[in-house]
Amino acid sequence: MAIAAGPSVNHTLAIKGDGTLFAWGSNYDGQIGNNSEATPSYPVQVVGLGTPNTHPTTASLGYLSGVVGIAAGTNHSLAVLSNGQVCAWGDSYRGQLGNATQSIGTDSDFPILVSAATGSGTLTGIASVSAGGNHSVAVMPYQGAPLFFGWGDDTYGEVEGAAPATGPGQVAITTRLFPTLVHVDADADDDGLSDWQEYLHGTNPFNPDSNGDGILDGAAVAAGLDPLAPPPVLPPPDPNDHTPPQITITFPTVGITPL
Ligand SMILES: [Ca+2]
Ligand SMILES: [Ca+2]
Ligand SMILES: [Ca+2]
Repeated sequence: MAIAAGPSVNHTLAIKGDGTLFAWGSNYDGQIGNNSEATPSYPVQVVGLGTPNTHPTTASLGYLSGVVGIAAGTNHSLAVLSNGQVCAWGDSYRGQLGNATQSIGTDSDFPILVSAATGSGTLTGIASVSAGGNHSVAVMPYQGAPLFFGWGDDTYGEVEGAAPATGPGQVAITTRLFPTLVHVDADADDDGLSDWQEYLHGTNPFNPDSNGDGILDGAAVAAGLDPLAPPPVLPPPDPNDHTPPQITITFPTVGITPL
C-alpha cells in the first residue's frame, strides 16, 4: 500500500494491494474522487474514469483500478495507471488536471485522463507522478533517461523553471492546461543534445552517435542533418572488375642532382 499526503494537502490517497484507490479528507473540490463534493468521515473508494466537464454525473463510473502511483496536490489528485496513463481529479483552478478539454477554474469530482503534450490524445509511458500545491509533474523513462512533464500553475516557474514574467507584485498568472516537456539540462551521453532533445529527435540518450556514422547526435542536429539517417554504405568490390589500379607518381622537382 502507498499513501500520498503532505503538509499543504487536506486529503489523503491510499492504494490497496489490488490496485484500487481509496481517499479521505477535504472534498470541496472533488479531490476525493468519489463523484461527490461532500466530505466523507471515512475512506471512500475512488471511482473510474469519466468525461471532462460533466461533473456531477449520474453515469455509472465503476471504480478506478490498476493504480500504480499517486500524488496529492493541495486540492487535486493524480494517479498513474498500469498502462502508463495518468488521470487527475479535483480542482482545475490553474489547469492542474492536465486535460486540455477541462474548463479552467472548474472541478472534476472523478478521474479524467491527462492529455498528451500535444494537447490531443492521452499522455502515456509515465512511471510516476508528483504534485505541488497547484501543479503536477509526471516522469517518463525515455530509453532509460527520465523526462519530466509538468502542467498547472506556472506563475512562478513551478513547471518550467522560468522566472516570473514581470516584476514583484506584477506577476502574470501562467497556467498550463496540458503537459509540457520540462527542459532539464541533462545530457547523459555528452553528445550536445539534452535528454529531452534526444526524445524529440528520437535519438538514443545513452549513445552519442545514434546512427553510427561518426557524427555526434548534437553535431548532426546542429548541421541540419537527420541524426537517425542510415550511414552511407560503400558498394562492395566487384570481383569481375580487372581494371588495373590507376597509379600516379610525382617526382620531386627540387633537391635532385642531374646525372
Ligand atoms: Ca545526449
Ligand atoms: Ca545521443
Ligand atoms: Ca551520428
